[in-house]
Amino acid sequence: MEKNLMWKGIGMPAIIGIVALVIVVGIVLFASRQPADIVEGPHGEMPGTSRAVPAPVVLHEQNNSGESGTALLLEENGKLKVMISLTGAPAGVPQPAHIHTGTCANLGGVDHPLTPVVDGKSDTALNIPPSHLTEELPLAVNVHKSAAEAGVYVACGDITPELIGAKERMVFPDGEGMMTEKEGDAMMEKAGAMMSGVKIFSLTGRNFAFSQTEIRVKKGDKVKIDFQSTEGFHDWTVDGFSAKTAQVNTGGKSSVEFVADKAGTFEYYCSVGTHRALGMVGKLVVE
Ligand SMILES: [Cu+2]
Repeated sequence: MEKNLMWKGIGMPAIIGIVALVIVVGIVLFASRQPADIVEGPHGEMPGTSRAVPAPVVLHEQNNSGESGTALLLEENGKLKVMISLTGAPAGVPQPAHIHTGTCANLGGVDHPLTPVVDGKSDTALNIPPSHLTEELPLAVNVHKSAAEAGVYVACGDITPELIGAKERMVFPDGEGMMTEKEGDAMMEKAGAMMSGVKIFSLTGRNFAFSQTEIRVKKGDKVKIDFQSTEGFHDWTVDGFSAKTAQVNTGGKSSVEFVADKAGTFEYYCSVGTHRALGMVGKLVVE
């Protein structure tokens, strides 16, 4: 009983301490995971690859509103995404925004409604491809003062063809959980390897045995052997498919990939010295 009370006594500060530690570690990890190869250019676009972010539509102040900024017209999954960013916007006031026909100097009707701007920000995913917009030019992005004073324009920018719809480089553009295109591609490549059915086996070798003495695959499988020596100088060889890793010393790694294009049972072995005769063998069964 007394012990329980004691634990209760130190329990709360300990928990608070742990929570604080977790938060600090989390912040440090988050800060350190900013990809090093990303350097922000003007307007936040990412330089250096074939698919650049387009220049934004510049939203000019209207009627002495004190509001100006940009609208990015991006392509995301074949659809048009509009990201508005305004400075000088009133806090907490939804400001209607649209793509209008015509130009700012001679504005027409609403062509595509956008998410109202709040605190200077608005993201809209439109259910049209960017090319659709190109066909409708001239167009302009226009922001209104408020729902009640929709007749007062606060910021407007003309859309020109070159500003429409280059592919976005960030998979998640809003910062948190950012993934660069490079990381995204690497992930797709891995997923592709999994879907294309490469069967990967990790084996180690020592004096004089393999960690695994039987490997079973299906006829037609792509097979990858990741071999590592944990003791001595060895390789992994199978004559039936002319597959052979490099010979590696303790700690060394080598891989080999082949297509198991015929059924049967094939002996794999280490081709160094007399290791095969010393029992460094296994069987590859192709069904
Ligand atoms: Cu060997």
